[in-house]
Amino acid sequence: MEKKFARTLVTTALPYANGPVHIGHLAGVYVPADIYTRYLRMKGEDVIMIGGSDEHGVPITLKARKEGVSPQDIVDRYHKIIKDSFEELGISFDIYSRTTSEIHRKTASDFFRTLYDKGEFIEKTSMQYYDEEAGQFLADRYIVGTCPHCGNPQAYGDQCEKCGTSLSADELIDPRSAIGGSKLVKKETKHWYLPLDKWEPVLRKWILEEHKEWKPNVYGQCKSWLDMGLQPRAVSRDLDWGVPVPVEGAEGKVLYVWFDAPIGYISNTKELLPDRWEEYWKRDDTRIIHFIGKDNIVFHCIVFPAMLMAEGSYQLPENVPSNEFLNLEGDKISTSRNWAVWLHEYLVDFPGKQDVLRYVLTANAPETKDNDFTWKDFQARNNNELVAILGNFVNRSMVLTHKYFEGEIPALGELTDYDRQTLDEFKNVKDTLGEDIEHFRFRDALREAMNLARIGNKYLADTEPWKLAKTDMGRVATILNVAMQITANLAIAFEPFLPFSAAKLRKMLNMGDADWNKLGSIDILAVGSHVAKPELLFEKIEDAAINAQIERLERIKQENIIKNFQAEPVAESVKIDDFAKLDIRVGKVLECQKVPKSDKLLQFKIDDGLGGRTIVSGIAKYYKPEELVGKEVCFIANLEPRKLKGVESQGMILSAEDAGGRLVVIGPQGEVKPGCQVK
Ligand code: B3M
Ligand code: ZN
Repeated sequence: MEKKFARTLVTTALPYANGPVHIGHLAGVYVPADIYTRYLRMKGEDVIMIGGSDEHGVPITLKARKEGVSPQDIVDRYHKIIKDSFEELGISFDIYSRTTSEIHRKTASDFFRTLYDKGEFIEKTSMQYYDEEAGQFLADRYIVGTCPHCGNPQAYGDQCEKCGTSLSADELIDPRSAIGGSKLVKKETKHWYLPLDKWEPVLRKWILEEHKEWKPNVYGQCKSWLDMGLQPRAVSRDLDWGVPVPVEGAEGKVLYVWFDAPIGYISNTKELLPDRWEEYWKRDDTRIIHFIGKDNIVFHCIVFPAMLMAEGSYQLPENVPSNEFLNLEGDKISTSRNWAVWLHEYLVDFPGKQDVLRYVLTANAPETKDNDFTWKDFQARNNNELVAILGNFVNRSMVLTHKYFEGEIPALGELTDYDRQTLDEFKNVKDTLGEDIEHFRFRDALREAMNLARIGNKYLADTEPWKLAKTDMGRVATILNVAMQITANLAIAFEPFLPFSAAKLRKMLNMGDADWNKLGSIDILAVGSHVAKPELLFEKIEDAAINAQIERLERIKQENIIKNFQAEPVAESVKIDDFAKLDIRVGKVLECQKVPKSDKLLQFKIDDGLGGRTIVSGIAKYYKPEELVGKEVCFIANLEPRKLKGVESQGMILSAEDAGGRLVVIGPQGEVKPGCQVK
């Protein structure tokens, strides 16, 4: 038997306020959480959804330093962008707050103090890197040095971005400060540690025995952490940005960001419901659900629960649904490489199309494995599913109802077997959809909802009411009544997924609020009630809009390649005699054309000072033939001739290979007679 709960608390991972949110965040956390919450609300359950910005941590201070502004400026900027864009996408938070709020500072500080007073921490001193010039201890991210694995001289203390290895600052060769570049010294510093090992047996039992139903990726990750054995974790840092450690002798120290951030869920609930917040956190008939990304599993399933148990008065989460990652056009989404579709930009580029993004991110959600977002798939799902199936059915039913009954819901006559069979097909939809949503299978639920529209389309195509209008209006009335009841069902079924379109549809149908309990019934629209003239719910997305997005990504890719260019190591030494064997000359391009049936090759007629020669070169991707006519180039004059696509090439034109493989033809910097030698 599944347990019954009196209320549900939905939390969503608090995004770092050091950048906007992108489709990966949305698909992983916010869209599924919103579907889940909207569904429970429609059922009339007591549910609140909590969100907010995570405004502490080292990356925010680094960004501030780089821009020459304060960390508060950074978080003010991104908190606003994030909050506004969530709202515009219809993510229906009951509160979206922030961890720099006064109430959070106090809540987090008191929480630490409670654990401190109960003796739940271990105090330890250790040697840490200290920047004497800046007068501060440095977090691993602030330290650069040479990577012991690949020799990259610019590796960070937590990771080498060249070879991808995770590091600790102690492994770096020749560590320096990332702030001023100065050499570092080691100095003693005191910190507070939460002894996770103390909680290991309880965590083991709670997760591995009592929560076997968690998603396999979540359960599996927890198991492997537990099997490795838990160690005490430092919950304070030497930093001047964060919640100060509320203990004497802790000047210059703040709570570790991962200690204060999850407490943000509690502070935000308090801010929303100052008098009732404890019901959602401390009663055992509350169901707490944390929606998070997979990189946050250990903090939500192990560290935060250990904190809550150490405090003693809180409930643990019932479930921690976490998705895998969404990639973008085959590559990992990355904020630092700008490889993302940013929500606030999407909302500008595709105004009024919130539901399209919500649809695509759900239909393609990385629920069980990493998935890929592509703009072509986005377009196809819009055009072939939202427009061609859902929009088409709704529009047809409503147009026909207007055509034959002036927008009035016609009376139902006698049902045929086929009518009954159709109605039977969606009789169970409330349960199937509900089951899927309650078990976090949002893709399946959405497919189920779309299937309703498919059934509707098939019903109209099979019964062909437009052919019966001359002979049997009674039958037409029955068919359109059925079609309109299916339409009304769609306005309920799609509400959690596509709230904007579902609301628009309900308005056209004069239906009022969406009531989940009516889903599956065939008398939602009363006979004789009126529906408005249909407006289109979705419109086709043309190639131009999609190509513009693809081109933007290609530009970014190119920029990244250029930014990350590193010169190749120099090849083995050669003798001067070896070089002298090459006869390199300057020539002038007389003619240039594409080689037929090749998209790589250009064919040149070169003035070589000796009567001319033909050279074929693989640079067609980088130049239009006419651009090169009249230009001076360098070529190898004594290379053995060879045939390329049927044309004999008598030499080779020299090019520099730019970052990203682009070829740029090289020539003399002043005027030189064709045939001169390059020495
Ligand atoms: N800000 C990490 C992240 O955005 C972190 C989540 C906090 S949830 C309490 O991936
Ligand atoms: Zn490396």
